[in-house]
Amino acid sequence: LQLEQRLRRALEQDEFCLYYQPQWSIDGSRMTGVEALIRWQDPEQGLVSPAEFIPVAEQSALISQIGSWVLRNACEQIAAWQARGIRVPRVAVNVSPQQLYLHHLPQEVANNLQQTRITPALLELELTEGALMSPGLEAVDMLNALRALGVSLAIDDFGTGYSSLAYLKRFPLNLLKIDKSFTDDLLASDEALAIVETIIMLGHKLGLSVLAEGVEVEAQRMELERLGCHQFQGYLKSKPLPAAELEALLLGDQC
Ligand code: G
Ligand code: G
Ligand code: MN
Ligand code: NA
Repeated sequence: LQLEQRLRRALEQDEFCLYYQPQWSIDGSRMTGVEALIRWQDPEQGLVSPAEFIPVAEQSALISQIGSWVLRNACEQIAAWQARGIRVPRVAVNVSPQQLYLHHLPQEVANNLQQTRITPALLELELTEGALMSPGLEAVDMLNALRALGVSLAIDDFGTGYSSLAYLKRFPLNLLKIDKSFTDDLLASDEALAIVETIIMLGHKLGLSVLAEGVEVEAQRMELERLGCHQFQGYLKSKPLPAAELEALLLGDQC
Protein backbone atom coordinates (compact mmCIF):
# COMPACT_ATOMS: atom_id res chain seq x y z
CA LEU A 1 0.00 0.00 0.00
CA GLN A 2 1.21 3.53 -0.74
CA LEU A 3 2.08 5.66 2.28
CA GLU A 4 -0.78 8.01 1.46
CA GLN A 5 -3.35 5.19 1.55
CA ARG A 6 -1.83 3.81 4.74
CA LEU A 7 -2.17 7.25 6.33
CA ARG A 8 -5.82 7.44 5.32
CA ARG A 9 -6.39 4.06 6.94
CA ALA A 10 -4.42 5.14 10.03
CA LEU A 11 -6.82 8.05 10.48
CA GLU A 12 -9.86 5.78 10.18
CA GLN A 13 -8.41 3.23 12.58
CA ASP A 14 -7.20 5.80 15.09
CA GLU A 15 -3.53 4.84 14.96
CA PHE A 16 -2.15 8.30 15.76
CA CYS A 17 -1.34 9.65 19.17
CA LEU A 18 0.25 12.77 20.61
CA TYR A 19 3.46 12.95 22.61
CA TYR A 20 4.21 16.04 24.66
CA GLN A 21 7.65 17.63 25.00
CA PRO A 22 8.03 19.91 28.03
CA GLN A 23 9.26 23.49 27.63
CA TRP A 24 11.06 25.15 30.53
CA SER A 25 11.84 28.55 31.95
CA ILE A 26 15.48 29.20 31.02
CA ASP A 27 16.76 28.26 34.48
CA GLY A 28 14.93 24.94 34.21
CA SER A 29 12.93 25.53 37.38
CA ARG A 30 9.45 25.70 35.88
CA MET A 31 7.58 23.94 33.06
CA THR A 32 6.14 26.76 30.94
CA GLY A 33 4.40 24.61 28.36
CA VAL A 34 4.54 21.49 26.21
CA GLU A 35 4.70 20.92 22.45
CA ALA A 36 2.32 18.29 21.08
CA LEU A 37 4.09 16.05 18.55
CA ILE A 38 2.19 13.48 16.52
CA ARG A 39 3.21 9.81 16.47
CA TRP A 40 1.90 7.02 14.27
CA GLN A 41 1.75 3.54 15.71
CA ASP A 42 1.62 1.50 12.52
CA PRO A 43 0.61 -2.12 13.23
CA GLU A 44 3.02 -3.29 10.52
CA GLN A 45 6.01 -1.02 10.98
CA GLY A 46 5.78 0.16 14.57
CA LEU A 47 6.31 3.79 15.48
CA VAL A 48 6.65 5.94 12.34
CA SER A 49 8.23 9.38 12.66
CA PRO A 50 6.24 12.44 11.59
CA ALA A 51 9.41 13.52 9.73
CA GLU A 52 8.52 10.65 7.40
CA PHE A 53 4.76 11.02 6.99
CA ILE A 54 3.96 14.73 7.53
CA PRO A 55 5.76 15.76 4.30
CA VAL A 56 3.74 13.11 2.40
CA ALA A 57 0.50 14.23 4.03
CA GLU A 58 1.35 17.82 3.13
CA GLN A 59 1.31 16.89 -0.54
CA SER A 60 -2.30 15.74 -0.33
CA ALA A 61 -5.53 16.81 1.31
CA LEU A 62 -4.67 14.45 4.17
CA ILE A 63 -2.75 17.14 6.00
CA SER A 64 -5.95 19.01 6.75
CA GLN A 65 -7.50 15.88 8.26
CA ILE A 66 -4.39 15.08 10.27
CA GLY A 67 -4.15 18.72 11.33
CA SER A 68 -7.77 18.67 12.48
CA TRP A 69 -7.16 15.44 14.37
CA VAL A 70 -4.16 16.95 16.17
CA LEU A 71 -6.00 20.13 17.10
CA ARG A 72 -9.06 18.27 18.41
CA ASN A 73 -6.99 15.76 20.36
CA ALA A 74 -4.81 18.41 21.95
CA CYS A 75 -7.91 20.35 23.06
CA GLU A 76 -9.56 17.18 24.40
CA GLN A 77 -6.41 16.31 26.31
CA ILE A 78 -6.27 19.79 27.85
CA ALA A 79 -9.96 19.44 28.83
CA ALA A 80 -9.33 16.04 30.39
CA TRP A 81 -6.42 17.40 32.42
CA GLN A 82 -8.45 20.43 33.51
CA ALA A 83 -11.36 18.19 34.54
CA ARG A 84 -9.00 16.15 36.72
CA GLY A 85 -7.60 19.26 38.38
CA ILE A 86 -4.14 18.75 36.90
CA ARG A 87 -2.29 22.04 36.55
CA VAL A 88 -2.03 22.09 32.77
CA PRO A 89 0.74 24.01 31.06
CA ARG A 90 0.16 25.69 27.72
CA VAL A 91 -0.02 23.13 24.88
CA ALA A 92 1.53 24.07 21.54
CA VAL A 93 0.26 22.47 18.32
CA ASN A 94 2.12 22.50 14.99
CA VAL A 95 0.11 23.97 12.11
CA SER A 96 1.10 23.08 8.54
CA PRO A 97 1.18 25.86 5.95
CA GLN A 98 -1.66 24.17 4.06
CA GLN A 99 -3.94 24.36 7.09
CA LEU A 100 -3.84 28.13 6.81
CA TYR A 101 -5.16 27.88 3.26
CA LEU A 102 -7.40 24.82 3.12
CA HIS A 103 -9.28 25.69 6.23
CA HIS A 104 -10.91 28.45 8.02
CA LEU A 105 -8.50 27.92 10.84
CA PRO A 106 -9.98 30.54 13.22
CA GLN A 107 -13.43 28.93 12.84
CA GLU A 108 -12.03 25.47 13.45
CA VAL A 109 -10.13 26.65 16.53
CA ALA A 110 -13.26 28.44 17.78
CA ASN A 111 -15.30 25.25 17.37
CA ASN A 112 -12.75 23.21 19.32
CA LEU A 113 -12.59 25.80 22.11
CA GLN A 114 -16.37 25.82 22.32
CA GLN A 115 -16.75 22.03 22.31
CA THR A 116 -14.04 21.35 24.87
CA ARG A 117 -14.53 24.52 26.96
CA ILE A 118 -10.82 24.76 27.65
CA THR A 119 -9.10 27.97 28.71
CA PRO A 120 -8.12 29.44 25.30
CA ALA A 121 -4.77 30.72 26.60
CA LEU A 122 -3.73 27.11 27.20
CA LEU A 123 -3.63 26.51 23.44
CA GLU A 124 -0.73 27.76 21.35
CA LEU A 125 -0.43 27.44 17.59
CA GLU A 126 3.04 27.05 16.03
CA LEU A 127 3.24 28.53 12.56
CA THR A 128 6.25 28.73 10.29
CA GLU A 129 7.71 31.85 8.74
CA GLY A 130 7.22 30.47 5.26
CA ALA A 131 3.52 29.88 5.83
CA LEU A 132 3.00 33.42 7.07
CA MET A 133 4.83 34.93 4.11
CA SER A 134 2.80 33.02 1.50
CA PRO A 135 1.60 35.36 -1.20
CA GLY A 136 -2.15 35.79 -1.27
CA LEU A 137 -2.61 34.85 2.37
CA GLU A 138 -4.07 37.57 4.55
CA ALA A 139 -1.88 36.40 7.40
CA VAL A 140 -2.31 39.46 9.61
CA ASP A 141 -6.11 39.18 9.51
CA MET A 142 -6.01 35.46 10.24
CA LEU A 143 -3.59 35.90 13.13
CA ASN A 144 -5.69 38.71 14.58
CA ALA A 145 -8.78 36.48 14.37
CA LEU A 146 -6.91 33.70 16.17
CA ARG A 147 -5.61 36.02 18.89
CA ALA A 148 -9.13 37.39 19.37
CA LEU A 149 -10.12 33.85 20.41
CA GLY A 150 -7.56 34.04 23.20
CA VAL A 151 -5.07 31.50 21.86
CA SER A 152 -1.33 32.10 21.80
CA LEU A 153 0.78 32.24 18.60
CA ALA A 154 4.36 31.10 18.08
CA ILE A 155 6.71 31.12 15.09
CA ASP A 156 8.46 27.76 14.77
CA ASP A 157 11.96 27.22 13.34
CA PHE A 158 12.57 30.96 13.56
CA GLY A 159 15.58 32.19 11.63
CA THR A 160 15.47 29.53 8.92
CA GLY A 161 12.71 31.08 6.83
CA TYR A 162 12.44 34.38 5.10
CA SER A 163 10.18 36.50 7.23
CA SER A 164 10.52 40.21 6.79
CA LEU A 165 11.05 42.18 9.96
CA ALA A 166 8.37 44.65 8.86
CA TYR A 167 5.80 41.84 8.85
CA LEU A 168 7.00 40.47 12.12
CA LYS A 169 6.17 43.77 13.75
CA ARG A 170 2.60 43.64 12.37
CA PHE A 171 1.91 40.04 13.37
CA PRO A 172 0.28 39.65 16.80
CA LEU A 173 2.72 36.96 18.01
CA ASN A 174 3.59 35.74 21.48
CA LEU A 175 6.65 33.54 21.01
CA LEU A 176 9.68 33.12 18.75
CA LYS A 177 11.14 29.59 18.68
CA ILE A 178 14.83 29.68 17.75
CA ASP A 179 15.51 26.81 15.37
CA LYS A 180 17.53 23.87 16.66
CA SER A 181 20.23 24.39 14.01
CA PHE A 182 21.29 27.63 15.74
CA THR A 183 21.25 26.01 19.18
CA ASP A 184 23.42 23.20 17.77
CA ASP A 185 26.12 25.65 16.61
CA LEU A 186 25.78 28.18 19.42
CA LEU A 187 28.94 27.19 21.31
CA ALA A 188 31.10 26.55 18.26
CA SER A 189 30.26 29.29 15.81
CA ASP A 190 30.46 33.07 16.20
CA GLU A 191 27.90 33.40 13.42
CA ALA A 192 25.34 31.20 15.20
CA LEU A 193 26.00 33.13 18.40
CA ALA A 194 25.40 36.42 16.59
CA ILE A 195 22.13 35.12 15.12
CA VAL A 196 20.85 33.79 18.45
CA GLU A 197 21.82 37.02 20.21
CA THR A 198 19.99 39.04 17.56
CA ILE A 199 16.81 36.93 17.73
CA ILE A 200 16.74 37.28 21.52
CA MET A 201 17.23 41.04 21.27
CA LEU A 202 14.51 41.23 18.64
CA GLY A 203 12.17 39.33 20.94
CA HIS A 204 12.93 41.67 23.81
CA LYS A 205 12.35 44.76 21.67
CA LEU A 206 9.11 43.46 20.16
CA GLY A 207 7.81 42.23 23.50
CA LEU A 208 7.88 38.55 22.48
CA SER A 209 8.98 35.59 24.52
CA VAL A 210 11.93 33.67 23.02
CA LEU A 211 12.38 29.90 23.30
CA ALA A 212 15.44 27.97 22.13
CA GLU A 213 14.76 24.54 20.62
CA GLY A 214 16.93 21.43 20.69
CA VAL A 215 18.95 22.25 23.83
CA GLU A 216 20.95 19.11 24.55
CA VAL A 217 23.76 20.16 26.89
CA GLU A 218 24.00 22.33 30.00
CA ALA A 219 26.59 24.64 28.42
CA GLN A 220 24.04 25.60 25.73
CA ARG A 221 21.40 26.33 28.34
CA MET A 222 23.82 28.47 30.36
CA GLU A 223 24.85 30.47 27.30
CA LEU A 224 21.19 31.02 26.36
CA GLU A 225 20.46 32.17 29.90
CA ARG A 226 23.39 34.60 29.73
CA LEU A 227 21.98 35.97 26.47
CA GLY A 228 18.57 36.61 28.03
CA CYS A 229 16.61 33.81 26.32
CA HIS A 230 13.36 33.15 28.24
CA GLN A 231 12.62 29.46 27.68
CA PHE A 232 14.12 26.28 26.27
CA GLN A 233 13.05 22.86 25.05
CA GLY A 234 15.28 19.88 24.46
CA TYR A 235 16.70 16.52 25.44
CA LEU A 236 18.80 18.21 28.16
CA LYS A 237 15.71 18.14 30.34
CA SER A 238 13.10 16.05 28.54
CA LYS A 239 12.24 14.32 25.32
CA PRO A 240 8.69 14.09 23.95
CA LEU A 241 6.61 11.99 26.40
CA PRO A 242 3.38 9.99 26.16
CA ALA A 243 0.50 11.77 27.94
CA ALA A 244 0.67 9.44 30.96
CA GLU A 245 4.37 10.16 31.51
CA LEU A 246 3.81 13.89 31.23
CA GLU A 247 1.00 13.61 33.79
CA ALA A 248 3.33 11.85 36.21
CA LEU A 249 5.80 14.70 35.77
CA LEU A 250 3.07 17.34 36.30
CA LEU A 251 1.69 15.59 39.37
CA GLY A 252 5.19 15.15 40.81
CA ASP A 253 5.66 18.88 40.32
CA GLN A 254 2.58 19.67 42.35
CA CYS A 255 3.35 17.85 45.56
O1 G B 1 8.66 14.94 17.03
P1 G B 1 9.62 14.85 15.88
O2 G B 1 10.99 15.36 16.13
O3 G B 1 9.75 13.44 15.43
O4 G B 1 8.95 15.68 14.67
C1 G B 1 9.49 15.67 13.41
C2 G B 1 8.87 16.78 12.59
O5 G B 1 7.45 16.58 12.46
C3 G B 1 9.06 18.17 13.17
O6 G B 1 9.38 19.04 12.11
C4 G B 1 7.71 18.52 13.72
O7 G B 1 7.46 19.92 13.66
C5 G B 1 6.76 17.75 12.79
N1 G B 1 5.52 17.46 13.50
C6 G B 1 5.38 16.75 14.63
N2 G B 1 4.10 16.71 15.01
C7 G B 1 3.40 17.43 14.09
C8 G B 1 2.01 17.78 13.94
O8 G B 1 1.16 17.43 14.75
N3 G B 1 1.68 18.53 12.86
C9 G B 1 2.61 18.96 11.95
N4 G B 1 2.19 19.68 10.94
N5 G B 1 3.92 18.66 12.06
C10 G B 1 4.31 17.92 13.13
O1 G C 1 9.97 21.27 13.61
P1 G C 1 9.74 21.24 15.07
O2 G C 1 10.54 22.27 15.79
O3 G C 1 8.31 21.26 15.48
O4 G C 1 10.32 19.84 15.53
C1 G C 1 10.55 19.47 16.83
C2 G C 1 11.39 18.21 16.70
O5 G C 1 12.62 18.34 17.40
C3 G C 1 10.68 17.01 17.24
O6 G C 1 10.88 16.00 16.34
C4 G C 1 11.44 16.69 18.52
O7 G C 1 11.41 15.31 18.80
C5 G C 1 12.83 17.16 18.16
N1 G C 1 13.63 17.54 19.31
C6 G C 1 13.23 18.20 20.40
N2 G C 1 14.25 18.41 21.27
C7 G C 1 15.35 17.86 20.69
C8 G C 1 16.72 17.76 21.08
O8 G C 1 17.16 18.25 22.13
N3 G C 1 17.55 17.12 20.21
C9 G C 1 17.12 16.60 19.03
N4 G C 1 18.02 15.99 18.26
N5 G C 1 15.84 16.69 18.63
C10 G C 1 14.95 17.31 19.44
MN1 MN D 1 7.33 22.80 16.42
NA1 NA E 1 11.09 23.92 15.38
